[in-house]
Amino acid sequence: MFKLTAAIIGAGFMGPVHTEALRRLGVRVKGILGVDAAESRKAQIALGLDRAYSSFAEVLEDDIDVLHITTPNRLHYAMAKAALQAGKHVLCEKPLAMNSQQSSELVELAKKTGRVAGVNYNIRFYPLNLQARHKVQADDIGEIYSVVGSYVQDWLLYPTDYNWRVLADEGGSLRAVADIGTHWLDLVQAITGLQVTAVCADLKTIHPVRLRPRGEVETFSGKVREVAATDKIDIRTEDCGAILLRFDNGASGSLWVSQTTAGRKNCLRYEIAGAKSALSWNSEEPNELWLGYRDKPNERLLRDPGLLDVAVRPFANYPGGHNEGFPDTFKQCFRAFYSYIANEDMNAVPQFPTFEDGHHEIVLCEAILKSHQQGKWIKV
Ligand code: SOE
Repeated sequence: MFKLTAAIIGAGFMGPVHTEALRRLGVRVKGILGVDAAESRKAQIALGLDRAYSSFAEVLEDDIDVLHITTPNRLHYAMAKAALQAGKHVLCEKPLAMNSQQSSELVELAKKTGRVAGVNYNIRFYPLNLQARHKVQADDIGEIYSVVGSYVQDWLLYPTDYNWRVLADEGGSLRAVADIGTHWLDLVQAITGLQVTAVCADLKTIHPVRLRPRGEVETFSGKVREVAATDKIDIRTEDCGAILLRFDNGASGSLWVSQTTAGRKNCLRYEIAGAKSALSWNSEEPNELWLGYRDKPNERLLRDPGLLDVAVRPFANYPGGHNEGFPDTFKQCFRAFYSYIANEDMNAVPQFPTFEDGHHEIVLCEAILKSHQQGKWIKV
């Protein structure tokens, strides 16, 4: 139980996910703000919260400790800034801001205000990803030679698929890279402890024109929604792309991102190969970690608290065979965030992704976009 109170900004895909995870931790979620009074009220009733806020100013005036920002990306910067200035701790959805100037300002502001500021790179918190990090730290993998993988989805496969994320004004000039590619980049850097130092990108917009249904369309909801009328809109953000990577230890890598890969619902894969062994994981089968060896049979580690390192064990709350998944990663990420606030030790090393991490991802995105535009390697 945490004696902290939260409010949720945004009632789309993520707002309810954050709310559920916080409740599982015993954090009181006081209220929610949607796009308008009607959406706030609907979400308040559906989630059984005390308050439906009618404006962002009302949230800031309320007696809450932590603000969760789960709005379209273009609003993150201004909201995070105002929340920090109002003395709230902030947990923001990724990407932290629309550009690195904004995100560096937020990093500085978080330091100045002394508030705790995190970005929701939740995929780090699958227990087997924490175990993978532990194995790298324990030198089980040896010097890392290569880091490759992909993050692919199919919810934007057809030109009739639409959500605010496809609009550069709402989500930023990069889409697939910023929306899902940064999860992969954050994850592999968190696991390996390496930093990406240079990128070479080739991005592609499969559908330069999409048919936008009248009214808002929730993320992932296109497959089951009846569409009455549509408007044609020009798309300037990428559907997919390839990025070559160089890491600070000299390792090489590559990432393929796509939101137009049929059959892959939400599939992040990585393979990390080192001098002693290799690791591979797939988010669609998150309770299994593949361990590759040259001189003995390979292994498949099934998530089981009893088989994880003691430091990782607290992040796996169900016995082996009782699968943990996507919603659990939010719970574990928020647990790390709220524990840090509750411990009141600002000198402790944060176990959650910080605004610095969020800023780093945006710097990477800018290098990726520049590389694509200029058709050459760009140093980060
Ligand atoms: C949509 O692509 C999305 O909801 C991302 O925005 C999330 O970060 C990812 O967890 C799932 O896919």
